[in-house]
Amino acid sequence: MNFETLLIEAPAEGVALIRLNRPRQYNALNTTLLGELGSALDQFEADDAVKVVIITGSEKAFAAGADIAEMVGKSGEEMLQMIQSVTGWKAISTFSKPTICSVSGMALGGGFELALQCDILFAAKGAKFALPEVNLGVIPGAGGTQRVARLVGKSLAMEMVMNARPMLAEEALQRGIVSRVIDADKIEAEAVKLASQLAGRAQHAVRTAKACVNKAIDTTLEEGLSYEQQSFFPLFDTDDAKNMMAAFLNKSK
Ligand code: CO8
Repeated sequence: MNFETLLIEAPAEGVALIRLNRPRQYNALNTTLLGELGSALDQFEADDAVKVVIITGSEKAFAAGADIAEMVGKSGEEMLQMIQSVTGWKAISTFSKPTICSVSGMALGGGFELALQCDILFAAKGAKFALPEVNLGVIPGAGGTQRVARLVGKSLAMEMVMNARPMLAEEALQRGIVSRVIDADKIEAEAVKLASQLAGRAQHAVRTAKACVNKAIDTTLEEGLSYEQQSFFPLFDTDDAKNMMAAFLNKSK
């Protein structure tokens, strides 16, 4: 896969790594990048050899948000058409395999919103998260208002969205936005290690677990519990479940 704004790597068996690569613009998400992200994710979705995807940027920036140079002067209608023409946002929100986002440096605006759409977030020490769209006279438009409010609660979300209040890695850990804070020189290796563990697991179970946890965030407890029940029983029909339970009882691997 050859892209202009992404580097694709295969750091371990079953693991694909997407590196956002517009270094001179702090990996700002332009339409080329978002289109390429959509293509890469679509290809990984269809590729059985890929079990887990890591999305990362550089040590300085995960991504500084949507590309302001592309948005300036656009009408709302033109902006809508531009966003609809790229596949990246839809592809990340519907991707069925686990995604790990490894954030070093800045994750601002749409960059933070992209990270929030991944399943597991790691932050490097000193990483900074913010939704600065209000400084440009707009608001987050890729889920930031909804996902941040669900994660941090109303009062802090209001400060972040209405007043661009930034949050550093350690606070993001406290608030449950990221699951680990790791030294910058070790974060990628840790992401690959976790991805390899997930890639080695029963894939039906892992993907169903992902869908269920995402449902918990999207819906009421009642609907979520019902979704979990619907998802639970079919797993007993998979070879993995049959073999793994029998292996446990036989004390074999
Ligand atoms: N878009 C375009 N170019 C950018 C962006 C950006 N978001 N961020 C940085 N750049 C460019 C700068 O223009 C500059 O380019 P050049 O060298 O050609 O002048 C280069 O990157 C370096 O930037 P700075 O000189 O400003 O470097 P600093 O180290 O001083 O500052 C910052 C770095 C803090 C990242 C600063 O550039 C900044 O504040 N950037 C803007 C951050 C921002 O406001 N992000 C939010 C954008 S809006 C958004 O994300 C909405 C998402 C909606 C998604 C909708 C989907 C449905």
